[in-house]
Amino acid sequence: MKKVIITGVTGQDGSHMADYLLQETDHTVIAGVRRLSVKNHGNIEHLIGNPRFCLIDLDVTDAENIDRVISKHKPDYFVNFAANSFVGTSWEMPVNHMQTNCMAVLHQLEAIRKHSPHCRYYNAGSSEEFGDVICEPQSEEHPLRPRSPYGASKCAARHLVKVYRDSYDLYAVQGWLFNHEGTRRGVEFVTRKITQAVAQIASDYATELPFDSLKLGNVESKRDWSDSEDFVDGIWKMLNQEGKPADYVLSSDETHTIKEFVEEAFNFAGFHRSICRWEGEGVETKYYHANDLLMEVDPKFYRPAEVDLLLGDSSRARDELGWQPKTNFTNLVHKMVKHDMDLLT
Ligand code: GDR
Repeated sequence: MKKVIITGVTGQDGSHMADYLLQETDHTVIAGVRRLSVKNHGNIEHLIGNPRFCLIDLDVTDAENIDRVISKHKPDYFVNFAANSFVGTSWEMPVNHMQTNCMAVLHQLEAIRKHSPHCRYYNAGSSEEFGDVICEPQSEEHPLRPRSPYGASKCAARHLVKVYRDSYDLYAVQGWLFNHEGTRRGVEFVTRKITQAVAQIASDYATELPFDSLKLGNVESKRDWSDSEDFVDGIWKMLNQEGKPADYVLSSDETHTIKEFVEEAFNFAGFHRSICRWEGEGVETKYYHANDLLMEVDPKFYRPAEVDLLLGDSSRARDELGWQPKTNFTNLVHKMVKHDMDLLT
């Protein structure tokens, strides 16, 4: 029985990866959790008690802790999802992003090199590394041009992963994951913020209660959104390919504006797009259902620097890994809105 250490297991991707491994393999999942005064185990509650799932204390910013854990368990796989993943806060806490998203990767690679060199290592990379894009779509060949401290931290980690792969012959990879969402997505990210608000507005509307409009930042930016559950399958394929280890893009290969997400979410919740309308531009953008204001822009949600457009080209992963996502944009929006509506009933 092989051992897989997953960090960031209480988050969206980590918990889906744990589910996936327990269903699709017979490996043991060792889930690293940072000790917090208030537990945030909602996404993994259903796994507690599974004999192939165990929780350990793990703080990826603590080099000693990482060294001990890898030396003790000598894992066969190490999947690192622990990160400060919210781009928007990275201007406020750049050092934290560098420590958590980059230095932590270095601690992990060092410990693997010393104690478990056969271990296959994955670090979560991001389309934010492409940042100020120079062409579309963005494939593995696109240069790294980060626009945020978050993006810079992921680029630095990427270089370390490659250096350790080349220098020590480690199986170490870092995928470029474009945006990936789902019902376990944190509410600080735009998709979940939208679906939660849409569900609340629909509920208030149905009971004729007054409601607050949804307030967003830049609704013109374009993202390539996928389902997190499809991505954990792609990550596992990246970790298990027969050829040499390589970094791959995972994406839907479609791009949509935040406006399109808003429109589809409200449409699904019963605010049919045929009786809704957009008004204004930029900070004046508003979305109405007849005379009811559903969404408006609040400049406080704008970022100091924006990545305007992301559109992936995942053809290499599809061709070489045989990876194929199952959920498209519309299904993803519907799934998220339905989940948030169900939570209110
Ligand atoms: P992103 O995701 O920064 O792309 O990073 P996020 O959902 O935060 O933003 C997407 C786009 O929406 C715009 N936006 C808003 N964003 C938030 N969070 N809140 C708002 O109110 C709002 N209004 C508009 C943003 O400006 C941006 O253009 C995600 C994270 O999961 C990263 O960890 C990951 O690496 C990348 O995706 C790929």
